[in-house]
Amino acid sequence: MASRIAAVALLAAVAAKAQHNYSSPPYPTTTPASYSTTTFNFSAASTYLPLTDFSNEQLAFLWDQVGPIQTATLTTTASPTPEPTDFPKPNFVHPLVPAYIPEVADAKLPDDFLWGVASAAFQVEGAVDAEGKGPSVWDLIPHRWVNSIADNTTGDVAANEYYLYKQDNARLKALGIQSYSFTLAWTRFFPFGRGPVNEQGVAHYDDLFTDIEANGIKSVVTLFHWDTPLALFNSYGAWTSEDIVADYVNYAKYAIMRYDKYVTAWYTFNEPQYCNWRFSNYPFGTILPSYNGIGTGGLRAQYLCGHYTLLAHATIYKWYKNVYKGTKPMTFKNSANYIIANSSSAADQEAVQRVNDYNMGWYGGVWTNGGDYPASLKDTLGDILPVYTQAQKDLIAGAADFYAIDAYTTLYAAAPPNGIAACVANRSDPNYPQCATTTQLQPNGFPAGPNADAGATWLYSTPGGVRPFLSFITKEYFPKVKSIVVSEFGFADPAEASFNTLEQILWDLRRADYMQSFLDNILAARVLDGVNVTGAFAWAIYDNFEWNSGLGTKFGLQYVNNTSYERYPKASMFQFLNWFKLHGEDKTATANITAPVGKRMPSMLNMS
Ligand code: PNW
Repeated sequence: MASRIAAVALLAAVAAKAQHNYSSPPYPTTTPASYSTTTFNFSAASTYLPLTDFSNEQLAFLWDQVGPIQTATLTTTASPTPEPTDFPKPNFVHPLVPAYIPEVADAKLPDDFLWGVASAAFQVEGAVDAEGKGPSVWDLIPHRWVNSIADNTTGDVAANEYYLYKQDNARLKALGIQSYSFTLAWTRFFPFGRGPVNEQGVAHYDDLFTDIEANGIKSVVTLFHWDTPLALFNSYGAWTSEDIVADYVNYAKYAIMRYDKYVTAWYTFNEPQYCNWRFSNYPFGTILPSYNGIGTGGLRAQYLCGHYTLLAHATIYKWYKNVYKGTKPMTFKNSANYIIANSSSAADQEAVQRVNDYNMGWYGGVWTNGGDYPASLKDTLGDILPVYTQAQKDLIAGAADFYAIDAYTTLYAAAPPNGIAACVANRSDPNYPQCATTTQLQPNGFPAGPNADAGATWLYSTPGGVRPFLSFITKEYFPKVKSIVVSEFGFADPAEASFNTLEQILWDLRRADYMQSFLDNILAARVLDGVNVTGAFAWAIYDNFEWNSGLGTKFGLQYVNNTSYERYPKASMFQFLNWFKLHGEDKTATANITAPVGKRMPSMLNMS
């Protein structure tokens, strides 16, 4: 037995030797000429990943970066069913909120006052990977940045507007809404942000525009509402690189040329102030994968984002007016709130100025400073703030037809406890670079108004602030502004998502109250204070995906059932519609809810 094992082992050794005859050539000690060589050192990589492959495989790879996508139970365009001629609504046992400002009770808006409801592509569309769409950074964030969305929901399905737009448009018509402010998803046109056009995505928006028009509704369109193409982020960090300007302009020109004939007003960007809260802590390169640490954020990234955004805006604006010869009004939407000094001290007054400069002033070169940044940014930020060339300042100056403000709330501002000067001198100060603190408490400690949902801690219902704010913007801060549109205002009632039944949801008193008072104050700014307010848009058409809070923080004037996707108008919708019946272009309006009870009831019951 033992000798048999030895014989087998010997045979195996002989066979192995035959297979690996180490002494026979070729046995090169250098790399054969048929191979190339290099020295690898990933830390020496540039911060640019070439983007030249626009294949299906590359698109699949991008979606792999996002992860598995949820699909809706309805994934084909639904034909609209007939809308009701009347909707269930509040009656006299709890009427709508009465008017706030008696002096404007009989005031009317001009026929061409633009008004309606608003949405944004990522927040309502769903169908995120349908029909050739590429991912945006917002498709990725809820999937891959754990706990970044308060309720861990995604925008994969949202309100499924991508398939339900015909019903939604029929609803807008049935409700009598004049205009719809919505946004286009860049990656439906260009799945990679640049490269070939995705004809399926274009066909979808072709249908959307013609359907809105067929319903007699005016389209107010935003080209970019934060849904940056992921491929551009991967390639060069998107808004922190000058390359974004050419890519944005390429996309914007395409969309404008195709849809200008349908559009009543254009917004190039939604709230470039988002560079503040987004780019200051972009998680790419730390929490999320990113090529060579692109997009890790920080103050420099924040101000680069703002810089290239305004350049992209000004470039497309000047092209639209001077080359394309477009005639529709164009601007960008701003995010800023009315700021009240916490005391009469000089330091708190300066704090107010600083908060305004670090929000509106940052993008105010269009109306001030010959296209440049405010002194309070240049002086404090120094080399953190990019520099505009004279040619760029000339491009920016005057590059808008009107001012658009998303004016949700009111804040009190104070100088920081250690003083403005100490903060300005110290880049590690927690309040740097704004060097002013804000609160929603009055100086006496009482809240400025009723609070919103926990997913919108920045929001208190303070509609009285919008009236002086509109005067402040147009008369003091930007006197060159000729007209102003309140491009968004809205409210998220607290804990609305915790209600289990429709009847608990539909009488949304805080939102209804906010709508009535906000609109009364806008009207007062116009007719009593002489501000040329030319439009007002309520956020939002219906419940949607709220950034970082998810589907559970609800801003809708309509409730969305996230299983059946049905939409139900809330009391706030009727408050909003009733207001425009009374003050809007509809000259037959009779629903004056400030009239004595006996007169009010019939019109309340008839309103629709
Ligand atoms: C807007 N603030 O963002 C956006 O345009 C919408 O997409 C968003 O859903 C809506 O308001 C509600 O949040 C804002 O801090 C973000 O004052 C922050 C502020 C205002 C508006």
